[in-house]
Amino acid sequence: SEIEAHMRAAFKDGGFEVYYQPQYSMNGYLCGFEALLRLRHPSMGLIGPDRFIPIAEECGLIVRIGNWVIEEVFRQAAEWKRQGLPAIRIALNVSPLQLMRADFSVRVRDALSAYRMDPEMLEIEITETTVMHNLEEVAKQMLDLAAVGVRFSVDDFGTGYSSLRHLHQLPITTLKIDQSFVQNICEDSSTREIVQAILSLAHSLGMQVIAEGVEREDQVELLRSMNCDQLQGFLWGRPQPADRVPALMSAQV
Ligand code: G
Ligand code: G
Ligand code: MN
Ligand code: NA
Repeated sequence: SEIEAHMRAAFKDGGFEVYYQPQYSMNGYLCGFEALLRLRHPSMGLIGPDRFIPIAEECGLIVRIGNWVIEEVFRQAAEWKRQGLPAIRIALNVSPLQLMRADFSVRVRDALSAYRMDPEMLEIEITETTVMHNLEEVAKQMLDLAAVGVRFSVDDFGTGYSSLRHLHQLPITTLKIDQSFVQNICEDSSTREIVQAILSLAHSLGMQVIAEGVEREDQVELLRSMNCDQLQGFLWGRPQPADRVPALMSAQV
């Protein structure tokens, strides 16, 4: 396809770009960033991952792209450290096709050493479906990385089919409440009940909760009253290019 050709070219001409969206405590302290990939297209402009990741998964480019993202994000984190910025947690999205590979954890550990990155500053976002379909291999990769301090979060939580019994066997530190819940939380009482149940469950298992897609102040207030731990959303910060990150970090210290 045309997008596939652009992805292949992007490895050579620098067409992939990583954006960073800030994540905050409920009181507004910066806690980390989620790395979000984009593809630059000569006529379409920046294309979002929803458009090209599924194609990359189908044509097999996803592993190469995922490896590029790991290198690029760790290189960038090392550069920020060199500039004297405070170390901060970075969350990476990984495809099930990456996590299922027997060399995934070794690759991540090698990159952590190569860029002298503290494993505790890395969070890997997985989706519920990943976990369900390949539990054994995925668990092996995750446990290997968790042993050195890497954190794991479950993305889009509440929209998949996770069996809690399975999730509980994995080294998961954080649940990310899907933005579809956050959007309705002020208006719809059953949505609010679901979110409250997720929060209670997560906290009783010693996990943290991040609310995604927070766009309004009344959502912040409600989530704060419900004891949510962190939030991410357009209200406090859109995904932005790497060169905007230092200003966000120094505003906090
Ligand atoms: O940035 P945006 O909200 O358009 O991202 C849409 C989806 O694309 C997100 O749910 C995210 O999980 C996924 N995504 C973003 N960056 C990456 C990436 O580097 N690798 C993979 N596999 N998925 C990504
Ligand atoms: O799929 P995943 O949850 O990993 O990706 C997050 C996606 O949600 C990104 O594409 C990001 O651009 C988008 N996003 C982040 N914050 C908001 C928000 O407040 N509102 C909306 N509509 N989208 C958001
Ligand atoms: Mn995500
Ligand atoms: Na999400």
